[in-house]
Order: sequence, then structure tokens, then C-alpha cells
Amino acid sequence: MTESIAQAEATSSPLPDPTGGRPVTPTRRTLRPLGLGEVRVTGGFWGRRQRVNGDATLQHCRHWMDHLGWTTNFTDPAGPGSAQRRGREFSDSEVYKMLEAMAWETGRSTEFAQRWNSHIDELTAAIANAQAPDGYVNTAFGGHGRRPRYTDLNFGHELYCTGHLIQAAVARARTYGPDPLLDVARRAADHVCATFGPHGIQSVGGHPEIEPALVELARLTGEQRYLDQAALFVERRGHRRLPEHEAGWPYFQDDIPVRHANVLRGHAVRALYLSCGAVDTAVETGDTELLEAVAAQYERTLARRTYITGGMGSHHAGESFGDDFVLPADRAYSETCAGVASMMLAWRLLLATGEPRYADAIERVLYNVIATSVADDGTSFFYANTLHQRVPTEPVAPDKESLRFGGGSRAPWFEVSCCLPNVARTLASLGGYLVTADAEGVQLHQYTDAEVRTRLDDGRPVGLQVRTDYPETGTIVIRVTETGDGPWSLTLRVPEWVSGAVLSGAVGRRSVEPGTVVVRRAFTVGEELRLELPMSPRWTFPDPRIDAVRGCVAVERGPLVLCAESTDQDGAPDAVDLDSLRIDTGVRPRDAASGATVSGRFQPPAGDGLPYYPSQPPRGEAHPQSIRLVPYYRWARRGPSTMRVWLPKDD
Ligand code: FUB
Ligand code: ZN
Repeated sequence: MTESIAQAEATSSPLPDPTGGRPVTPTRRTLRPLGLGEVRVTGGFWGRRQRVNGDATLQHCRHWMDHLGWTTNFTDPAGPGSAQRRGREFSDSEVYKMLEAMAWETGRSTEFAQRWNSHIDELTAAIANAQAPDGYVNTAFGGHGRRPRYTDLNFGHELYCTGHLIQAAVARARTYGPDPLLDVARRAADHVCATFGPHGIQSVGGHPEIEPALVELARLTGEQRYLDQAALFVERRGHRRLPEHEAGWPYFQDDIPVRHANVLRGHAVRALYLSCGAVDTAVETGDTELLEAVAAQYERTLARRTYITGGMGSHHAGESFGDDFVLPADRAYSETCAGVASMMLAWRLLLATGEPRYADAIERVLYNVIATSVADDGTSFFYANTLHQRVPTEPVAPDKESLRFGGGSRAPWFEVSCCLPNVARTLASLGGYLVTADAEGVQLHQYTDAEVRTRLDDGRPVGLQVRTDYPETGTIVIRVTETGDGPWSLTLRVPEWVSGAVLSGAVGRRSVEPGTVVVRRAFTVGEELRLELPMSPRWTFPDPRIDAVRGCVAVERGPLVLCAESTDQDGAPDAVDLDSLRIDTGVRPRDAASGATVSGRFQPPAGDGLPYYPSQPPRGEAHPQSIRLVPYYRWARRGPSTMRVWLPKDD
């Protein structure tokens, strides 16, 4: 047993996790993540979303999964393998993600525990019912009348489902303590180790997820074999062990060994989950080469294959990354799950390295993909997140499963509904992604109303209260509510987009630059620090290599990407032609109620043949007018509309 896993939480501290539970608990790290019991989101932008998530989204998921038979697949009286089974081959994973979200919710308060404990117990009993004596559990494979186990490693998703089962059980153990779900997950993990170990099937699952899950189980239980198996899966990948398929080996990241690749490619969610597992194994085994390889791949992916929103994956076909700079706005796929997965990876890299740019990446994807994906009432969602809607969205019936996961309005449910439970587990555990500590003090990475209570490594207590209406305004007030004697450091992230930020308090008043600002002093209870982040709207120009949006400009305000939505322009929404919009970048964007206005004209070219011209197309006369921009996350909430993020410049 390595020293790192021997010191895992189960062997060093009683369960449940005294921090209240954290999604990721590396034993070797630069920063120590605080748990849900140490960071309580009390309101504001994310508090509202957490509340809707717990009050509506989870119940909504439960309703649909019962209605469609995804939960009852586990208790089908005809037994595993019955022809009655319903849902896609990976529907078990959605039940597990919902369970994971419920588990994190129970960690947030006793009220939520009362609400969800009985659901968790009931679903756990159902899953245990479907588990084979050797630990295998999957309702799509392995029973009579069904395909035999592990006969479709490319698309069968068996290991992927097991991974999500393990993640749910880890969340339950950390927030509640060991319970029957953990027993089920351990038996399933033991089965995986026995079946895919050094002398077992010499391959990997087509959709990664088992890798980070096994590492987290190793961290929880102190069992080295789970870590070894995760490392084996990571190392096996990239050697073309999966059967060849029309999607090609890059789709499964089975084309190049993880440590030798230089960019993320293929199916975006698969690539990102694999990267999470690779970082997890790298930090636990001290494999700096692997850690640096994944960090470099992510860096290059951010620099060349990421939308302005932080979204990833530009091809509808294969739900995959495009080549460098293939980032079309009107065909943006940017699956919500890929946004969640990018945040998971950035968080792991932040903990491993302490570099604030990973918190910047989290902020971008949180406000512009994750916040966009879910409706205000928490019961409909985007699967793909386009950056340009050319034809008005159509309303979707609230009781109808949508088949149009590649675009359109937010829908209550899809045949492939991976994204909503993924967002649900993320929002339920969001407190675990905001604040860290190290030997010097505490670091705030994201700003929302929150109460923080933790202990420094030397045992001194620290309490902070964060008050802000960020990102509506950029004022963040941090009040010290508890402190031990002597100096310690409070580190605040200063976002990469900011210019002219100011910090004030007992330390005086000073300008601060993007990155981090560290205040080290003997704090006193009641003292306040005030961070002012100017939120004036600003132009953002694309790299000219992104051909699809060359000649366009976007506007951002603080962490928010803005968009033009037909609803906000003069004229009836179906008469507003956003595609003929031309923006005058000579007039600065003006702040307007959490959005902006810019100057522009609606100027369709005056031709009606083929849309190609021997010279610059002639244009009709049009008067400049004020174009209203709103945060992208708000679009498609006020009836049918068209929308665009990238706005063509007038030339
Ligand atoms: O294959 C399982 C999930 O469904 C993937 O992560 C998503 O991209 C969707 O295809
Ligand atoms: Zn998804």
C-alpha cells in the first residue's frame, strides 16, 4: 500500500467526512478542498440555483426516471435481463447520478437529509436487488435474454455505469457514513478489479468514468487495489485495445497513450472524464509526468478548442472536439456534461497545482454553460448549448421527452438525459468547489454568498462570511467571523478578465492584478476586506484562426458572456433579423442592467441571388440603433427567440 492511500480518509478519520463531504479528496495536493460542512452557500446567484436544484430538479429527475422505467429496471420482477427493460444502455448511470446528487443534498442540512434519505434507501435496495452474487450490476447486460457482459466495450457503458454507482456511494459515505450503497459499490468495484485486473480482460471501457470513481473509492476506503485498477485503466488506454469502429480510436481516446497525447480529442465528455481519472491517479501515485501531460493537454484544449463560454466539443457528430480552432457558433455542441466535466478537471488541476487560472476556467464554465443549461424552475434543460440560434426556438411540451438534444429550447427530458442529473450533482456539491486551505491559510476561488468555517493545518479556527451580489455587481465583502491568534493568509482570486480591481480594508486600499491577492496578517473578528471588481462591459475579439467567427466581436461583462436575443430588440421577435446585425465597435459598450447596450444596425445585403458577390456585398441604408445585450445564461427564458453571442462588426 502506498503511503498516500494508507493515509486515506477512512483510515485517518471517522466517516462521515468531518468536513461534510467533498467530491474530490486528493491525499497529495497543493490545496486542500473544504467540504460542504465547511462552506455553506447561503444565497446569491448560486444559492438560488442550489435551492431550485434541491426543491425541484431532483424531484423532476426522480419523476422522469420512474415514469420511463429507469429506476424500476432494477426491480423488474422478470429479473435482470428481462425484455421489459427500458431506456438506453446507460440509463442506470442517470439513476446513480441522481443518487449522488441526493447524497450531496443530505450533506447540506438535516432538513435535506430528511427529504432524501428514504429515496436513497429505497433506490439502494433496488440496486442491491439487481446485483449479481459476484458483484456485477447492470440492467442492460448480463441477464437472460440480454447481451452477455462486456461484449460491447465500445458502447456498452458497463464500466461507465459502475463508475457512477461508485461515485454515488462515495458521496453517500462522505455525507452520511458507510451504508448499504457502499457495500453494493465495493462489491461492484471488486468485481471490476477481478475482471479487468492484470490477468483479466486486457481492455478498457469505451466511456471513461470508472477511473476517477475507483480513485475516489481508494481514497475513501484506503484500498490500494482500487487505485491500482484505475492506474491500469489509464495506462491501458491509447493502445487500440478497443475494437475498431467507424468512430475511430480517437473517439474513445484509445489512439494515443494518455501521457503521450498533446490535446483532448474525440468525444468531449469521454476525454474529460478520462483526464480527471488520469489526474487522480497521477497525484496519488506521484506520477508528475502524467500530471504535467494532462495539464498541458487541457491548456492546449482551452487555448484552441474551447468556446468563449468555456463549453467544449464543437461537433454534433460524435459529440466530439473539432480540430484546433474549429469552433462554429451556430453548430456549437458544447454539451452540458462536457461543461461539468471541464469543471471537474479544472478543479483537480487547481488542487494539484494551486494555479488560479484553473479557477478562472471554472468560473467561465459555471456562469456560461452550467447556469445556462437549466431553466429558472429547474425542470427543463439544454443538452447542447449553441452560441447562435438562427431560427426561433419552439416551445417544448412540459410532459414530452424531446428527441432534439442537439438544439432548440430547453426540454424537460431527453431520451439521453445525462446532463440534468450531472448538473444536479454538481450544484448539490457546489460548496465543495469554492474554497480551499493550505498550510498558510484559506483561498477563496469563487464568489457567492457563503459562510466558511474551517481549521488551519495547525488547528486554529477560521470563519468567514462572504456577501456579494456578484456577478450583478463586482463588490465582494469578506468579514472575518472567527480567527485564532497570530497571522495567517487569506488569498482571493482576482479574475483573469478584470482590469482596475481594488482591495480595501484594514490593509489600506490598493490596486490588485489578475491572479491572486494574498493578505497575510493577524486578523481580528469583525474586520472586513472589500474586493471591487469593475464590471464594465468589454469587447472580446476572437483569435483570427477561428474562421467561423472571424469579423465578429462578443461582449462580456465580468464573468458573463453576453448575447443579443431577438426578444430584447425593437420589433416583433420573429421580425428581428439578428443575422443582419452589424456592430459599430467605435462606440464602447454601455452598462445596462446586468447586460449592455452596443451601437449597431440591421443591414441585410441588398442582393437576392446566390449569397456570394464579386466584391463586398452592397448594403441598404440603415440607421444606427441601440442593441441590447443580456447575459447568455438568460437566453431562451422568455418565449421563442433567436440569439447570437458573436456579433458581426460593421466595416
Ligand atoms: O454516453 C453517455 C453520455 O451520453 C455521454 O457522456 C454523453 O455525451 C451522451 O452521449
Ligand atoms: Zn450530457
